[in-house]
Amino acid sequence: MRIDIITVVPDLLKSPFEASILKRAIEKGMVEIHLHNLRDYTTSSYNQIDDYQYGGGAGMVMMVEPIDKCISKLKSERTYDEVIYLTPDGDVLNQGMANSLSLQGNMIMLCGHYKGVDQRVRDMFITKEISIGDYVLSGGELAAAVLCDSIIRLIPGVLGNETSALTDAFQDNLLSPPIYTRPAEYKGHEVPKILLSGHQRKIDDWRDEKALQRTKDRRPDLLED
Ligand code: 6GU
Repeated sequence: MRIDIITVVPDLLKSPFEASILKRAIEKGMVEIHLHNLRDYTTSSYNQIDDYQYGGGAGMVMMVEPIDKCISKLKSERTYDEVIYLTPDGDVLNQGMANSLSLQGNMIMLCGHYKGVDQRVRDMFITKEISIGDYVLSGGELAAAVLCDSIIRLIPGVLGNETSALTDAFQDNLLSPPIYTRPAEYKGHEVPKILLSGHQRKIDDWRDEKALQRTKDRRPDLLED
């Protein structure tokens, strides 16, 4: 998988890929991340990437031409399965979307800024619009990092057995059950006896029950469909 991220703040996207699981996935050659500074694709002499809105109104709009130049150059070099625009008015990311995107080949991610992009960018190039939740970030970069993390950890071989994605929260539309490690008792707080019993079927039943209870208590919406 190759992910090309178009941004006006490439610095914001450096560190997420320089540590831990994402770094290892890149080093193992399972994913390539390429950052593109939109300012490298301007035509005007003072590197303009945004302009005033037609019709008036506060806030600048990202211009179509630099984005066209960047996306068109990338597309002339290889094929892409998705061109994703990160925007608060996109479809809200969930585990199902991450699962299906983890099966894709190459992707472009465009990070929005200011008021967003000229509608013609969306009409001409974008295949998916994704938000990471109902709150506003100052730009799409952190959302792109979240999206990349959610996708890359699902690529087969990226996670070892000890952190298998198969038992993640949300994988069956359920939250995770409570988990414990040593010691068995800490300041009077004990690990549930069942987990120390060695009786695997009963342990699995207990976990299923706790996961369901936690989901009913905290996220009943997940159980609706
Ligand atoms: Cl993708 N972008 C911005 N700017 N804010 C967001 C977001 C994206 N998702 C949630 N809030």
